[in-house]
Amino acid sequence: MTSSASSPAASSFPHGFLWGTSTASYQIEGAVGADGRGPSIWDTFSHRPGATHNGDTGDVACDHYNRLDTDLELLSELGAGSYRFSVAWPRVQPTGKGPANPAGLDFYKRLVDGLHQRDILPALTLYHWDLPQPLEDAGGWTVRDTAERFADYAAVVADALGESVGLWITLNEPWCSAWQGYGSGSHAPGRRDIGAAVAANHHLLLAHGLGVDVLRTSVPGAQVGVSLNVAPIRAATDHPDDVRAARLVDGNQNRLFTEPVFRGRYPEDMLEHYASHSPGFSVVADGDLEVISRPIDFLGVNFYFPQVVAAAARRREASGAGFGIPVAYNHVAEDLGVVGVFHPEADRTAMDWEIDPAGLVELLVGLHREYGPVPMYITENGAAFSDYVGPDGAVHDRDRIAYLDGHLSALRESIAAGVDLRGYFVWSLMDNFEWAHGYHKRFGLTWIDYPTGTRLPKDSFFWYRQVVTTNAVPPLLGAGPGEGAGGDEPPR
Ligand code: IFM
Repeated sequence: MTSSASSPAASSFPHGFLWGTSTASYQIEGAVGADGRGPSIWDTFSHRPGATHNGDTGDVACDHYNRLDTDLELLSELGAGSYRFSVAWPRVQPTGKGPANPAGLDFYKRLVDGLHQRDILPALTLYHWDLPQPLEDAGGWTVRDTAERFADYAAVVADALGESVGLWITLNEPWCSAWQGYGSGSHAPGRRDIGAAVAANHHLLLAHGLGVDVLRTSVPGAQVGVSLNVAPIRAATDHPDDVRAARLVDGNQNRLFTEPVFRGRYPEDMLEHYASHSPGFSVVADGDLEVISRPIDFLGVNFYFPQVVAAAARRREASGAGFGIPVAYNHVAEDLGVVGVFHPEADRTAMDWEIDPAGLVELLVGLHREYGPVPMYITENGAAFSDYVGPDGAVHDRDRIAYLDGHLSALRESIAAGVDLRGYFVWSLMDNFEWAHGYHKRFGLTWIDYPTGTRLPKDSFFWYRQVVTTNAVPPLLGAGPGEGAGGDEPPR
C-alpha cells in the first residue's frame, strides 16, 4: 500500500469527517471494587489460573477511573473531535438488574461533561464485554433473560446521559462475545460449546434490537449503531474445498450479524451448519428478527486484518500454495472444518495479524454494495507493535504511524468509491489490558507505564494530532524507500 499522496488536497477528508479514538471500560478503568461496582465475567475469567498471559487482570489497568481528569486533558491535547468509550454495566447495575448505582452513573456523567467542556463528542458503547457475573451465573448470553436485562440497563444509561451522547453503540463485536466467550472459550466466560455460542449470538443480537428500541423511545434523535468486527475472508487457494471453507467463515464471522441486522434473517448455510447443535437456533422466537433488524443510523466497523482460510483437510496443500503455519485453529474453526493460514512473508503486527489496508477497501466497498447505502464509522482500527521508551524518553512508533497512514489511504479510496464513511476511531487512545493477551500487547497512541500509571504520548499521538487538526494525512516524514513500515528495533 502506498503512503498518503503528496498534494494536500489529495490527502484530505470530507468536511465534517469525525476523528476519534476508542477505549473500553474493563481495558482501562481498573478500580474494580470502587463505589459499589459489581463483578463482571472478565473479573472472574482473568483471575482464573492460565486464562490470561502472565495472569494479568483488569484490577488496576490504566487506573482511568481514578485519573479521569488526566485522561480528559490527554484527549484535549490530542484534539480529536470524538472519544469512544464503553460503560461498565456492573458499575451501573452491580448485579445486572435493579436500581441504578448512582456512584457508577456519576463517573460516566463526569466523563461526558468533561468531554463536552472540551468540545469532544461522546461516542458511547453500552456493552464491551463486561457482563455482570450474576447474569452469567443465571445462563449469561445463552438465555433470553440477559437480552431483556440489557434493555433495562440501556434505559438506565439513556435516562441518565440522554441527549449528551453523540453516538450510541449498542454492542461491541458481538462475534467475540458469542464465539470467543462461549465457542472457543478464549474469552470470558470461557465456555467451549458451539450450541451455546449460537444461542449467545442470537441473544446478543436481540439485545442490540431491544437496545435500539429503548434508545429511540428514551432519546429522540439519538444516533444509534452497532460495532461489528467484520472482515474480508479469502480462500487460500481456488480449490472448491478452500472456497467453501472461506464461505463458511464468512457466514460465521460476517453474515451471522449483517444478515439479521440488515435483512432480518439468518443465512441459510449457517442455519444448516449449526442445525445439530443445541440449543443453537432453537432459541429464536417469533418476532425476534423483526426486533433485531430495526433500522440503525450507522454501522460501526472494527477492522484489523483480512482472514485467509483453507479447508482443515487441505492444510498441507494450502501451505504448499505459499501459506504458512495455520493460525486461529480453535474449537470454532474445528467445528467449521477450517484453518486460518498466513503468508509467511507478509508484514504483521505484534498480534501476528497481517497488515493489509487493501482489505479495508474491499470490506467497506463490499458492505456498501451489499447493504448500502449505509452510513459507516470505523469504530476501531489500529495495531500492537513492540513499542519501547527510547533513551531519549520518547516512543518512536514509526511502524504504527505507517500502519495508520496506510489505513487512512484506504479510507480515502473507499470514500472515492462511494462508501458513506462518516468518521474513524483509532484503537486505542492508550495502551491497555488486551484481554487474554494481558498487558504485553500495546495498541495505544499513548504509552502507559503500568507501575506508575504515567501517560506518555507516542510519536503516533503527535502524528494523529496533525491528522485530526488538519483533516488530512501529512506526508510520512523520513519514509524513504524501504523505510516507514518496519519500525525501530528495541535496544538489546
Ligand atoms: O482490544 C480489542 C478491543 O477490545 C476490541 N477490538 C479489538 C481490539 C484489539 O484486539
